[in-house]
Amino acid sequence: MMSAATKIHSAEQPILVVGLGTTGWSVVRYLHARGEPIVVTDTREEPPYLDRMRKKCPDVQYIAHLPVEKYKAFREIVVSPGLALEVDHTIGDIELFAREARAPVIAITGSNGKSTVTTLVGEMLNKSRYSALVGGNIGTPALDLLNLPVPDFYVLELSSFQLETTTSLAPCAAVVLNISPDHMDRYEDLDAYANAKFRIYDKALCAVFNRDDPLVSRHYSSCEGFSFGLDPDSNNDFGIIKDSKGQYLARGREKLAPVTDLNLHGRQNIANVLAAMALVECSGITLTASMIDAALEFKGLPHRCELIGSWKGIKWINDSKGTNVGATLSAINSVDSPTVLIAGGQGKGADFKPLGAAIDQSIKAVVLIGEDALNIRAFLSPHKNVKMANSLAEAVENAAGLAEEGDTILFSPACASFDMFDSYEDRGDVFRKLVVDRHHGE
Ligand code: UMA
Repeated sequence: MMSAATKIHSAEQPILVVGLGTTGWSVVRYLHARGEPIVVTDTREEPPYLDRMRKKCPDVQYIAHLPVEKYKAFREIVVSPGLALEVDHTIGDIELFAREARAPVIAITGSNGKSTVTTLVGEMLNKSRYSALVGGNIGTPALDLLNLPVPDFYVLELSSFQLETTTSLAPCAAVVLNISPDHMDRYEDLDAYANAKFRIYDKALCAVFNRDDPLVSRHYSSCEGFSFGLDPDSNNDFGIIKDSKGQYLARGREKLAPVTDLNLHGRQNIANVLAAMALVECSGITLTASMIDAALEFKGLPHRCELIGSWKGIKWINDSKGTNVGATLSAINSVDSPTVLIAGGQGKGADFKPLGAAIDQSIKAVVLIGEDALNIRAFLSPHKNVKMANSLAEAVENAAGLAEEGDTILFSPACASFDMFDSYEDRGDVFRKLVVDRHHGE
């Protein structure tokens, strides 16, 4: 028997959309097009899409700062990923997507490299005989993909926040690329963050895992699927083999292509390419020569260890997407010349000790910016050559003054951008423009 307190939700009850950023707006359009009654709320004074929603969906009710006690009046609560909400039974845009998607989903998460792998898998499929649509945390909201003709595959980049509110997704192939601390202002500890990411495997038909990553391989040591790593593999999984002529991307003992044929650089990118190849095979299709060619041709994404140019023998690299310590450590490791690092921003509660150790060991000089500049400095040796800058423009000038011919200037903040910029893309665009403008005519 039902207790008096049991609440029955009827289809007439509206759905609450919490947050009106990129995701919230995609959810509103999706639900509105299906004739669902919707109420929208946001904790921000001026959420980004409010004007647009009022113009395009004038019948949708907006209530600013709706208190959480009122949420129980709604049939479902669809919460945006950027908002940490202490409310049970919420769903997110990926849950709505998973309930409706009519093509298999290749799902990708990890602390670093997920946009690169997501884009790469999309390119490998689209340059062969398959069609793929790419979206999710990478920028195009997943629900927007449902407005396009159904492809052979959806390729989704998923954040830990998106995975937390998703239960129905059953990817045909899923990967957690790696785990290093990020979003520590939102999770109790690293395990809580990792567990949110591991949800991607819950209903996956085939799992790809990184055998070099201690947390991922501990979680998935007995996994059915494919592994990748930077060593040779005896199980027909993806790895690297060496002979007298060099190193090769390989599946088991089979050489697929020389590592030197890759346009992407750095150890982390070799791992990314192997992960993409493993995902393709995991999806039940055969890795073809045209897919391998697409992987070799791929030049990478803007803001991810993007070479802006070289002037007077000094290389400038934009790694604005380095929004956590793990990403910046990878970027530092991928540079093989003396390096001046520009870092800092909003630290999201990160532990900067490993960054301090890496800077002390392999960075020639460092310029710090943003809200957490002093926090980072606290982890550096007192002998380190450190400059503090009030703006990115000042940081660029300081870095130029510290670098000599043969050096690299690496902008990899290890922090979020929101204290000084709209997004990491905005921050990277500003950096690129500052660098290009200062060398104009050289
Ligand atoms: N916010 C409020 N009140 C609200 C709702 C949001 O203050 O009621 C704040 C959030 O705390 C956050 C900001 O608004 O600081 C944006 O949050 P959002 O959920 O509205 O974000 P969207 O604009 O919908 O963008 C999100 C992803 N952003 C986040 O998860 C923070 C975008 O990933 C993603 O491209 C987009 O959905 C489409 O799926 C960006 C990101 O930084 C690149 N992701 C993080 C990462 O990669 O580390 C997770």
